[in-house]
Amino acid sequence: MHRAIAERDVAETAMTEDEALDLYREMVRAREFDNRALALQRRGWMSGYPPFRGQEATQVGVAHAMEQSDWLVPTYRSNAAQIARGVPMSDLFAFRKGHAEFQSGHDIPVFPQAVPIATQLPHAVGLGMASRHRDDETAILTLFGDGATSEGDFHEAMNFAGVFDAPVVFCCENNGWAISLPRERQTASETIAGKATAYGFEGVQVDGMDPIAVAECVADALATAHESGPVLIESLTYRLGAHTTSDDPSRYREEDPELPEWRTGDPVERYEAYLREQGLLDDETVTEIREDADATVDAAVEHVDAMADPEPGEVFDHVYERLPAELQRQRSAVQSAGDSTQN
Ligand SMILES: Cc1ncc(C[n+]2csc(CCOP(=O)(O)OP(=O)(O)O)c2C)c(N)n1
Ligand SMILES: [Mg+2]
Repeated sequence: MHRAIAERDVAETAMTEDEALDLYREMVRAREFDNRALALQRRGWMSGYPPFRGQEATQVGVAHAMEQSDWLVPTYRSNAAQIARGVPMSDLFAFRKGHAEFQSGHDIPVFPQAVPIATQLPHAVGLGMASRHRDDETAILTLFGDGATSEGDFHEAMNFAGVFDAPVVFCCENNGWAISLPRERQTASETIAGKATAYGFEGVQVDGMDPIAVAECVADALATAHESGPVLIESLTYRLGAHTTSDDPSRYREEDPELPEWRTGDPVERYEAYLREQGLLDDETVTEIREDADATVDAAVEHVDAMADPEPGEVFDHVYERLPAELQRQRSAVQSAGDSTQN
């Protein structure tokens, strides 16, 4: 397993000191976004939100290792990876407020967040096969949860990727839970990484609470993807918060005594302590980074606040070329309900 924190100095890793500090900056920005999103949801600003608290190191490490031209194919919990890839926070807030994704019109190679579990995996493999076919040197990285590995789409995607040598890195964020179902009840496999064996390629585990370890592991996997074909990464992380704002985890878990402390602790605090030990971070820089993150989040929220609310009927756009009759009826009903509210 790739590990760096407490076992290696930054100088012994592939990171420069600036890069190591950048990882921290991105983790803090992600944490500020997550905290604000939760607060906004509680105020009724948006209807629901799936917090990623605990998974910052994995997602930021992933984004750091990717080339600008590589595709990210994310899930609903991948906001930190998207932000670290450069997607404006305002796009992510606007999406949660009901707007179509990517209002800014950015040209970062990122798919929309998939909510139906594992459906993004065949899409990622299709992108990878197209890239291989066209010889365009692009690799694909897709994120998904431990629960997603029980879906048919996961197995079909892994199978196609193995057969066609698709340049895809499958990065499973094993956060220990699929809503209220613990990992042990999800699969009888000893590890999720081990599932790759059945499809003829390599699976590796990484300490998902360590952004340097994740970045190194993903960089290796992307190199393999370019050279020969797919890799499965199992990033051992933890969901510190609720599944979504509609969930109450105290109903099904109090603590996880089975899991080691490094896995259930706060990755932002842990990385901050490491950088301080390394002499790369002091109080002044921490304050500056936090204030900067706070100001970025403020600006994103202000930007979305200034946008007109989306039309309710927009939810029917972009699915069918010609809307079926039943959906036409539903759209009319939604639109006339909207009209009567405005009158
Ligand atoms: C096809 C499908 N089935 C069921 C659901 C309901 N659902 C939403 S999240 C979730 C659990 C997913 O767990 P995991 O893959 O571990 O991801 P995590 O939420 O932990 O990030 C389920 C079953 C869904 N969104 N899509
Ligand atoms: Mg999970």
